[in-house]
Amino acid sequence: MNRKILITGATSGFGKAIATIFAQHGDDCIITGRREDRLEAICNELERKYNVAVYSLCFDVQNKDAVEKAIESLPEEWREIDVLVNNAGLALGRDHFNEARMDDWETMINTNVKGLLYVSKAVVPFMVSRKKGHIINIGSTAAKEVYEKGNVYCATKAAVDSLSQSMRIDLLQHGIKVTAIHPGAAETEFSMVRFKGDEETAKSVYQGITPLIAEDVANVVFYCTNLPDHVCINDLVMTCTAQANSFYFHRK
Ligand code: NDP
Ligand code: 8X3
Repeated sequence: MNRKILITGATSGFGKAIATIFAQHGDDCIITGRREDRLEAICNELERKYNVAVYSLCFDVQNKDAVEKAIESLPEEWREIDVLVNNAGLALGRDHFNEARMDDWETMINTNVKGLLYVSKAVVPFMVSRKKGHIINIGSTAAKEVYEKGNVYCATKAAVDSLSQSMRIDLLQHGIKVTAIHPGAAETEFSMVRFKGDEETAKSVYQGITPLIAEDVANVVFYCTNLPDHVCINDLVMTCTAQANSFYFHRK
């Protein structure tokens, strides 16, 4: 389709699947993340398989200067970004409030909230000047219902939910769509990151259910970007069939 799509956190999970589905449909992608080796491999793979152009930017979304520098470094022809997918994010730890680590909280706030703001602030001017664009923010069911030991992760995703609403209002006059997508449990590297490499605990999250996979989320993101110009999906919660919300799972 030859649009330009910027996806943060494209080195694994949702972000990688999102870059792939857009590339499969002929869209050029800007992929970002901290792991340069992965960015390079994904860049080469997508260009070779789908004959699209892929540009990679390696930076940490927590670092405001690095974000600004990276976006400023985009060549003119890459600045006409049609879709920004704010996907980079993480949970760190699952502990009661009194036991959780302050540095985990800070990393989640800096990544999931401040990172999203830094990237959006850098990209939005391109969209404002073209009077069009679509921002997709990846929230979570954790934004909708808080669960035990979810404390700051849930709060960061509630912030994504809230920011999506205010971005939609403030950017309305510029013709920019804002969609928040809130997935439930999905098997990616998410739980390995959250539980800091504890494979057994990470696997237990998905025990007895068929969880979402990254491609399920990518399909929905792609769908939302292919509606007529006058149609915008504002807020969308998606779970696997065995999950009703943050609390209720039917495990076999
Ligand atoms: P993954 O761990 O598989 O992917 C996370 C991505 O975010 C990676 O590409 C990682 O890249 C990037 N990232 C993390 N921190 C930073 C940082 N500081 N700077 C730049 N990039 C960063 O997890 P998912 O694909 O599952 O998660 C993607 C998003 O979806 C997150 O926002 C998560 O909160 C959300 N989500 C996940 C759900 C799930 O159950 N999996 C459900 C609901 C929402 P790198 O390490 O290379 O920097
Ligand atoms: C990830 C889903 O349930 O771990 O956002 O919060 S959950």
